[in-house]
Amino acid sequence: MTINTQKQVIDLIKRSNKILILPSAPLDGDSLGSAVSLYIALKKLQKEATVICSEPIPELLQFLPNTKVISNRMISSGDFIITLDCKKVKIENIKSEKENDKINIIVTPKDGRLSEEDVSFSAGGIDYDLIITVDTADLTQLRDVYEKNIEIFHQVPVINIDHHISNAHFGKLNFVDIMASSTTEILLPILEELSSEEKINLIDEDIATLLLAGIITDTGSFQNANTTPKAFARAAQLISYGARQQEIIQHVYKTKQLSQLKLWGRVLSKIQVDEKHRIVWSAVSRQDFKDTESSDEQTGDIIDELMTNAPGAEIIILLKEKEDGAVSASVRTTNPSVDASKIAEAFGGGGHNQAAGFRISNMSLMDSEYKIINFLKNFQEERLGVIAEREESKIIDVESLMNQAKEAQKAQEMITNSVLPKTSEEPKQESEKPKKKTKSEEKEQTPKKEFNPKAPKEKPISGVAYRFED
Ligand SMILES: [Mn+2]
Repeated sequence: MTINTQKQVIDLIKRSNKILILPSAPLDGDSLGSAVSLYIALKKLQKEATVICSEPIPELLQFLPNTKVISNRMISSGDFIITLDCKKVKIENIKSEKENDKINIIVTPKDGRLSEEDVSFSAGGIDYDLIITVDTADLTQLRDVYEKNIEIFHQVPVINIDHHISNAHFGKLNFVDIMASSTTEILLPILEELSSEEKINLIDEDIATLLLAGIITDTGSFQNANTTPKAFARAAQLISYGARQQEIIQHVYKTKQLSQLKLWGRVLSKIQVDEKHRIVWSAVSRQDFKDTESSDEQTGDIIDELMTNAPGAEIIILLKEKEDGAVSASVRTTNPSVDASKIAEAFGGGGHNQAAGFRISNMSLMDSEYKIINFLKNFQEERLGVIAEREESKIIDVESLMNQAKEAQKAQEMITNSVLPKTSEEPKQESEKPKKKTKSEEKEQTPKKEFNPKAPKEKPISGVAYRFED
């Protein structure tokens, strides 16, 4: 199925000429790496390519090659564009005035003069013949690009390349591999195949670096549970293509600004732990960002920091008060049987089995926190309640097993020694269940002539009781 889908994806790309690449917002190493690497590759194939994301490029990722190709606004087909060539002139201010039926656009140069030759006009609306979404589980994750241009998604075929378990399969072609560590991991074989079919070396050092950045950031530098053998293999392949691994590590993991360290301190000091429900969480308010002079994106891998600092926790959650007043939540689970995407979906979000996220609008940080934690407590009570019940039944099983074993042992001793037990405990048990030594039990025991009294005792030790008590 995958090979077939890959072939269809490649064929459709080869047939298309004006391609719109859309990464999910906000941009992360994987969505940005996927979009920009695909852009460079398509350009090499002489295609007209555009990358649009309605949210800015995080400062942390600006070291990656060619990030400037990402524009933040879709030129819709009704737009009329007035372009001013500012090569020779620095602009101080731009304003527009409506005067009866006319609009004046007033451009004030800082120095020099502008003339008619510097002005050009064009009609907007590049007619795309293909849209490729990358690292996007749902079209709404494209934010404004989708919401303000919904019609284009009905008119133009969409290839959906992604690895989220919650992917909505909204594309004409859906190349969704939930086993992939990142979208860039899926892109690598596509670009390799395109290279060989088109007889052009597409994967240069920049593309390799962008693809590797996706794998490194989505696996938390090969530490998260999604780090598969394939992720390692593809990463190794990319390094052999010339990916600058050290550059990625240096920028993403080893560079911390003072403001970021302050913010981390703040978040870590606000950690809350619910041991009973195995939940660990922290919340960052606008005030925290202000006090530490830090920005939203600097919360980056705090969630991973929370995880390593929270032994025993099953659910780790970080809440952030966004500039627009909404609350965003990142969810991680330390145990694959706790589905993070299910938790996120309950709040209209999505993600992976052990890493997911969602947003709550029109609710304060405190109220959101209260609501979310209550939900998680119930969620955990249901889960852990079931486990507790199972545990109980297992313990009972083990106990009865031990009793049976003890009785069997005693029966065996009586048979082999042909004497009655001497200790005070044993006769008591004998008298309690004098008729328990049935024939069938004796039959079971008799073939084992060299009965080892240790054997029945070992059973519970290696059995379920200990495993469940962990
Ligand atoms: Mn991803």
